[in-house]
Amino acid sequence: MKPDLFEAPDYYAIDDLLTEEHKLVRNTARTWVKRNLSPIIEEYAQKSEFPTQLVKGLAEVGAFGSYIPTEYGGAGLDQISYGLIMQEMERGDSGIRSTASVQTSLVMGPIYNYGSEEQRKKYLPKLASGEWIGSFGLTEPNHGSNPGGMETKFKDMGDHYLLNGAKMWISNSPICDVAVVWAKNEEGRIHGLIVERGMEGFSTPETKNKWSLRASITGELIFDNVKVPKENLLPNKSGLGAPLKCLDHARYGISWGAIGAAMDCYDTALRYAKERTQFGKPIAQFQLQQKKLAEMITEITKAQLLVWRLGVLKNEGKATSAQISMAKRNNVDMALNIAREARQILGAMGISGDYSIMRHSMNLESVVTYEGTHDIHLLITGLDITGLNAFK
Ligand code: TGC
Ligand code: FAD
Repeated sequence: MKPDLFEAPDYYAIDDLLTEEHKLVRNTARTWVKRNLSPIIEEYAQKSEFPTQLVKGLAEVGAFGSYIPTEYGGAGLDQISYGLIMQEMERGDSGIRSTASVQTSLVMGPIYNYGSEEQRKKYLPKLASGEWIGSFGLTEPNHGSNPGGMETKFKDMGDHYLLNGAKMWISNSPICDVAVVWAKNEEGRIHGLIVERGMEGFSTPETKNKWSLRASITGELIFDNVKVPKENLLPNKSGLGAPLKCLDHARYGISWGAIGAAMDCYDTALRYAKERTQFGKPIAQFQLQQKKLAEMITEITKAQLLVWRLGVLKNEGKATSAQISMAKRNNVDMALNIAREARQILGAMGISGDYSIMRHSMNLESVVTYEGTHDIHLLITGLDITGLNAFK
């Protein structure tokens, strides 16, 4: 892998919209990525392994529990700082941002928002410090876009719950210490349960053979008559809206993260195009290459403004789920298109692991699928603007 020469594009002086704290948080994460992530990420993606040695550093830069209050070990930051951290992590690799998203929004988030005080105290500090890794089990073999149909269920046995079922495509499942699992009770109502590694009947086999998100570990969560203590049920919210609300926070983070991947592809392509000479001049001088680069910076700038405004709305508690869907869909699509165009600018070099573009491109195929596919988010916007529900 080439040295990390990344320079972040800021065509509309968006830095002027950020506070000193935002810039400090962003720059700390950026420096951490350059020093710790960039030098090793290609090797780990090639060998399809999660770099566990980064977990402690992720915790130190506030990537675990960015907006969770400090009394529970979180960083107590606002939503724009959270977004900026996700942007910087995904600038390095979508798989590393995935780990941070899941830990913050899908594991610490539900425990903080729906958990008892005892659960908050027991789990949040250990998750914030990276001592424990969490996973989030919603998707099942037969229920991806339609999680409301889930088959995983639990039964009240008097002094404990008995959990049966299976989740698949779960980020970090093979290395997780705790899993927030969504399952139906005997009345068919969805609840969140905290399942801990070591509980009898709980296993987490790894899903191999991925061409995407290779530096992130993915697997299943299998529950075969797992006895879950009653105090592990999240008491303060139930119904499908509970996991979907967690997804709002994670999707918001992804809408920032995708900009990071896009910026890295654009920056790499711009530098390469200015250095690479064909027909006696830098390829950046050809109109066709300028068109690609000009369109990339235009799309990145639009995406930056979209998430900045969304972050302000989120800080004010006003961002709607549909607004978040629009940003996730637009920004991931934008990043995928930029990765494809940037790869072409590098010619054959674009497919080499000496550059980050092909890895980003492959990673983004997962990002455009998880946390709600491209099509699902379009239908959420469609429902919001027409009032007519395509899912029913
Ligand atoms: P629907 O009937 O519309 O809604 C059921 C209840 O949920 C409420 N609701 C929401 N609440 C909060 N936030 C949202 N975004 C919400 N969307 C809906 C809704 O108001 C209703 O509440 P109530 O009180 O009336 O019961 O549900 P539906 O069954 O028709 O499905 C709607 C649909 C398709 C939009 C939804 O199910 C969906 O978003 N599907 C996509 C599934 C998904 O995103 N899965 C992600 C799995 S986790 C993951 O991918 C992690 S990867 C992380 C990483 O590695 O980075
Ligand atoms: P399906 O739902 O089967 O969809 C297949 C296609 O049909 C898609 O193109 C979809 O858009 C389309 N489609 C479905 N319904 C409709 C409709 N009503 N109208 C039009 N088109 C439709 N899940 C977790 O719970 N936790 C995790 O940590 C997690 N991590 C993941 C990590 C990776 C690397 C990946 C790839 C996935 C992960 N997922 C996780 C699962 C992810 O959320 C699902 O893959 C996603 O929600 C889509 O579900 P599916 O793959 O079953 O596709």
